[in-house]
Amino acid sequence: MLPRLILPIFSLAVAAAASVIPRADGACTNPAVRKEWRELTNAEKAEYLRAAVCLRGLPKAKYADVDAVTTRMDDLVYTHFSLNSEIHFVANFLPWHRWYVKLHEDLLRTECGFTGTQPYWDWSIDADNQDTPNSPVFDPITGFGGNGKRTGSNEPGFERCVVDGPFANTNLTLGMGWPNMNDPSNRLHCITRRFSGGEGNDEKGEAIIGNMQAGAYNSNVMKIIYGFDKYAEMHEMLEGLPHAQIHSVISGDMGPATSPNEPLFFLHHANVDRAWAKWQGRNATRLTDYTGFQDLNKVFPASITDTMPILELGETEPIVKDYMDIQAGPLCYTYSSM
Ligand SMILES: [Cu+2]
Repeated sequence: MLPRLILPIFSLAVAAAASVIPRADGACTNPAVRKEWRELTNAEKAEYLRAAVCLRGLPKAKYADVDAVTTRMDDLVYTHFSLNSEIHFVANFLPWHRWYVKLHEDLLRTECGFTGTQPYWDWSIDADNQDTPNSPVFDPITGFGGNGKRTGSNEPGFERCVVDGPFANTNLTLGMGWPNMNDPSNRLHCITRRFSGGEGNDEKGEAIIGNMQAGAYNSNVMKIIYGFDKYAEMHEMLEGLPHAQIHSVISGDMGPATSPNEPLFFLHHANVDRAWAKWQGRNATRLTDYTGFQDLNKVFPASITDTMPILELGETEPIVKDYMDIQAGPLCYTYSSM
């Protein structure tokens, strides 16, 4: 049995005052193409990284009364964290994160002048190579930097940090969350990762990395997922296995419900979104297949007309049915490999 990602569940204290900018339902004749990280030129990689760093440097625009929220990125992190139990292991997991990745991409564009398209990280390529720890996404020059390392500091939150790549900068100190999932709170900390193979620790107390549980997210697993006929089963395995294990084997800031702190979150979730879109195809039945439950206790059945909670991130709650098709309604994109 594989360990399941532990997302701490927090109760919602904040009333929802949701919204998105309403967009005209135009025809999607020229969809933007989201490419795999390896397909980008170095200039395209640099442009994405520049914009991702930029968004983390802007001041918050929402949550005036929440002190832990200070940056524009925190607006997004706080929303994901606060809604944790309403958007994970429930039916709206896929459409909610589809909406969320798109919002982040839009903000990169409108607030940081991003000129590219949201990339995705196809981790099944690395899993099939048995080489996830050396994936190009972790490159110190052209990627997001690598595993966290001991810094020599005794300051809590700064003992283990990502020390290379564009996010290894003390200017990017995170205010939301705390990478130790057993001690959830908001504390200043550096961005960190703790690669793990789920095989325990070595004699120095360092996690044994191994192949980072490649068997949980390789192309064989994806084949099984694509083979399901019904949304509920496809979604359950996609979220519970490859999605959860990528969070879990990277760990550090990628582990807890504040995981959008980890910039790779958006490439990871773009790939999860790609898997759903690939499963859907251009098949009319699958583009409207949406079943399961709205709640973790499986009491309230989900419906395609459900709205999705977004707290202060917009003024109108998005409706699931508008996020079923990546080439219709408010969305107009596709993936380089489907
Ligand atoms: Cu999430």
